Amino acid sequence: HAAEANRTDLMTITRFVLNEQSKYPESRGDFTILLSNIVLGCKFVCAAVNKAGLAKLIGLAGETNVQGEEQKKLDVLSNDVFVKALISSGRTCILVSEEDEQATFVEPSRRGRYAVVFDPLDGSSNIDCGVSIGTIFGIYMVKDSIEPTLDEVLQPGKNMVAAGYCMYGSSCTFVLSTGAGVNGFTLDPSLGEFILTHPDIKIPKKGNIYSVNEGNAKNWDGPTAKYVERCKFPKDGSSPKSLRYVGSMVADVHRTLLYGGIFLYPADKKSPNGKLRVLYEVFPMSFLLEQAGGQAFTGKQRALDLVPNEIHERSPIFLGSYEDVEEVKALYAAEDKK
Ligand code: P6P
Repeated sequence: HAAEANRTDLMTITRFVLNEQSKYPESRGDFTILLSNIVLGCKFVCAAVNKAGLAKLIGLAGETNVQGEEQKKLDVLSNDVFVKALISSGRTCILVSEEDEQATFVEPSRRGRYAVVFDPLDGSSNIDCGVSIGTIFGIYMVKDSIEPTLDEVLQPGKNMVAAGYCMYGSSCTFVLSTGAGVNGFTLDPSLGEFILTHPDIKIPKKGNIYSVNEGNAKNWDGPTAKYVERCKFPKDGSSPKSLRYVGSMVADVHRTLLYGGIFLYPADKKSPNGKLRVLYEVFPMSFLLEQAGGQAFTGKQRALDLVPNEIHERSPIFLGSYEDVEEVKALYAAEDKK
């Protein structure tokens, strides 16, 4: 009977968020409507990604995006789907997408109280070889939804009201935090619903995996080089950490969140601010890791305290198990004392 009970006790993401929002009497359901449109976008992209190999959606769209990278058709499709879904929700007033150089200001008649920053299809260079990719998003509540300005999104990540990602891999997994912990949902294609499968995710205090692109080693600064050396040749007699690097942030962070360890995209001589984007890669993932009991550090400060000056700004990032990131912070602090 227990199995039977489980089958009928379906906690969908919509029910879950409605339950959470009911704790805030003043909430008018706006957030739930916004989230349901993000979820709709993810379901669409999940279906498109799964079909990509067959529908010949892969391959270049012939355009390049603001990052100067070749834009693949799925990038274009995903961005269009999310922009349309977010605008039609009637709950947003500013959108910032990795694919669009300028922020989108929603026309006044459709404006709502939220600003959404997102990477519609992160890791898209991995599409053609079937490696997991994902959508990453962060949500700010704006102060002035009548005449919003860019300042509403040039806010530190700690001001976000929610953040999450959807990973398109062997299964479609949606991980979300609204500031009260982290929960994971898996898409049941037969229902078309995201079902709660990973309640209250907590990252192990310390892990034995490090995740970095070792190919950049010759350009790392001292503290990063020292930390990675320690992972490989521990001085305290402990066993070396394993290296796991997919090269798709959503996949690397999801594994870190569930198994523990540390994900690093450090600064290097070629890119002094690292590669990952503050608003829609660093902030959402840092928000999730802190909510799961881990932490996120830029090499200089707590990642969520960073105040961005422009919407596509980059930052180095070290995120993961609390104690692993503490070790990185100690190495940077020692460097600063020199
Ligand atoms: P590298 C993918 O292009 C991405 O933006 C992230 O998903 C990923 O973590 C990173 O870049 C990989 O960068 O330089 O190691 O290939």
